[in-house]
Amino acid sequence: YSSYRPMEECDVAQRLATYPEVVEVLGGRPTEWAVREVGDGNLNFVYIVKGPNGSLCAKQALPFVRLVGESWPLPLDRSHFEHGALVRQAQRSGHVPKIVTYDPGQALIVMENLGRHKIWRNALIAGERHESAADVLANFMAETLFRSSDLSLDAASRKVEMVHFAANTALCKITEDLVFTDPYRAHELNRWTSPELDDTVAAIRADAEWKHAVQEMKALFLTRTEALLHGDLHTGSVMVSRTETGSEDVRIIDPEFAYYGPMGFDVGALMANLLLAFYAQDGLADDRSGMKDWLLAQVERVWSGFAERFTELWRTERTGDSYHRSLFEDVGDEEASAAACNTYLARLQVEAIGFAGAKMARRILGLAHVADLETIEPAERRAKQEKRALALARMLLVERHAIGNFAEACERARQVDGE
Ligand code: SR1
Ligand code: MG
Repeated sequence: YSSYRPMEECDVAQRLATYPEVVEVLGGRPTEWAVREVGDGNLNFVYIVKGPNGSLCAKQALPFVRLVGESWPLPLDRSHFEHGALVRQAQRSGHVPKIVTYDPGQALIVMENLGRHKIWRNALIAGERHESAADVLANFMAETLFRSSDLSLDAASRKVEMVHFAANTALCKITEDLVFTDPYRAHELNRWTSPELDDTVAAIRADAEWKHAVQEMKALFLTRTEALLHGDLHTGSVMVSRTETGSEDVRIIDPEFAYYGPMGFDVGALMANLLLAFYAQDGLADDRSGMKDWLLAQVERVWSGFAERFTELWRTERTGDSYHRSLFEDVGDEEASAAACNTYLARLQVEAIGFAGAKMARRILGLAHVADLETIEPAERRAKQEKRALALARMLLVERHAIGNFAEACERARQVDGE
């Protein structure tokens, strides 16, 4: 990174003009390009650049965490991992932004601008329903997780892939601390925005069962190198659009947290954010009962779509070294193969439920919150919904084995909502 220089809004056009691929898409001269900073994430600055012929999105990693500032340094190589993940996700599933150019020395990825799209979280806050999102995400997760695992790759290739992403330690450390550890202890980065939660927070820190369960999930996160994860698959990492004729497009963005970890982590992250959106609805508007039902239906739809696509891949694309076909299909034992797939999915589902609980709680007790809940005013109204979300988070963690499946998790979500 010896030549690395962070861009600023005033020099973005001039800097991007050095890439012929960028000039070709935007057209005209850099002095004609309009630049706007649009990043709403916690880590980076993101610029939309518009020229006479087209527009692009430029994302450059900074040597620090945007949300906190220069006091929290963060390596530039997260751009290398994001690029590596985007390339693999495009091959294995699609539904990611197209890369126009990548400059590793500048930690810069220039991508297509998804100008018609909006962040899915914002659509959910507005009460909008994109019917294809659950199916696209279910397929995306099944395809990216299955095809990066030992179920698809031979053992040596999977290990080489794992090593490629193993160095993304700084971003993993953010998850290890912010999701699994800090919310359960006194830490300067924790915050909760409803003073009514003070007693709840104290009770959680004294809750041995909760802390035990979340540490079991952390141990899994640290040790199960099962598949290449997106690593931060919340509803803010999904973009959705709908044309006037009703045709939808769904894209998955921002895989800078990519690394080899447990498949259930990505599934749980997405479910957690749908469940947080479910609890936020009553704080956001007066009658959102239809939206609430729809959100829980999406949780079930994501799981059933995921299990269906995963099972199809198990049957048709299991070319890897684990659950080797020579022990199953090649000797005519289709039944044993189907049973093994069901057992695999059952274990994965329990893990995803546990991760969903962990991911819900961190968004209320830790550093990084979600707009779904944060926009609820006044604080007492917000606290009521946050307490419900926390009650479900505990159940999902501590009772994940008894809950067992996302249909039951949704049933529990409804029960907690009615209390
Ligand atoms: C300091 S980064 C906080 C959070 O933002 C990202 O989106 C990840 O979720 C991370 O945990
Ligand atoms: Mg992000």
